[in-house]
Amino acid sequence: MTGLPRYRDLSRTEDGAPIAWGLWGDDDDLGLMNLLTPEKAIEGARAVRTGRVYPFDIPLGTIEPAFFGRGRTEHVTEGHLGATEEEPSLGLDDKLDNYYLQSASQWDSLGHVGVAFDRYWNGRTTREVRGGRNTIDHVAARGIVTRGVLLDVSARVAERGGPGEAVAITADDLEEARRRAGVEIRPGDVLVFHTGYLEWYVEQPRAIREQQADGERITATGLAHDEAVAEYLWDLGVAAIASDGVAAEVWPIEPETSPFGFMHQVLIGGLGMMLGELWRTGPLARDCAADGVHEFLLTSAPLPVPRGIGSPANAIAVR
Ligand code: UVW
Repeated sequence: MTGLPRYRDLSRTEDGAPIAWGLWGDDDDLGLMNLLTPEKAIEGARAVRTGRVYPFDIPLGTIEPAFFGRGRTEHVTEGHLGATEEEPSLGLDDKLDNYYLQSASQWDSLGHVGVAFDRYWNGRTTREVRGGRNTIDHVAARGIVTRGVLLDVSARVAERGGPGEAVAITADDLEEARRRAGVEIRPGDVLVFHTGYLEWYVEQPRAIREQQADGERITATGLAHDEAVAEYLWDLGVAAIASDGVAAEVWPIEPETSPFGFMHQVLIGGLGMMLGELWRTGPLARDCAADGVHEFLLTSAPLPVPRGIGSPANAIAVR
């Protein structure tokens, strides 16, 4: 029991997308993040057994060139209190130039993609999102502390062609990984799935990384473009999902079969589910496999950027 309506009982848009709008009131900006209660923080803390810590964020600049036309971030160190650049100084400052908030391990907030044109989570318009509805600062104000569950689908992906191909991860794949792990997924958990994409990506030569960065040419593993995935995730009651994949879902997308051809529309815009992308999941997945425990404390502190659409994940697993 998730305390939520079953997926099959949700309302639909005219083009068939499920919508959970209004479930937490017309004023809501958080969607499924509302499932993060103090009890979930305690449940997450109870999952800590070894004290081993796994940061999920990759170094800025790992993704180069940046995906989907995003720019290159430059880190600049400057002398502090009037000191000139390059000279020895008493202190230093620094800044990020051209920093795209979704350029490395990141969250897509509920302001990222709508269920349809100009229809974002809870019925908001583009203008309302630009004005600060559904944006990441609402989540940052609460913080993310809950139980995380790791599912490893990397072997299935490898069998079907590998993470740099358009290998669709189905609901059956997720359920098979869950059964193999012997772990229960509970309402309010963050479901983290390991595909092998990021570890594959960092090994690739420049030409392949350029192909991956090109929205017209990219092929990458991720969730299947089908309703069974949305139903599976919703009926589990997860608060959010995250993976090491480039965009959570398989790429290329299939806009001609919208809304399910672009799962961002369904998951973010319709169901209010934030997506974590490009999270470093490999070391955690291997440690979970080694001792057979697939639950952990998950913490994440999105940047409190007013009207922010995405954010670095700033996420950590403690097992
Ligand atoms: C797109 O929505 C295209 O990308 P991402 O979810 O990676 O931000």
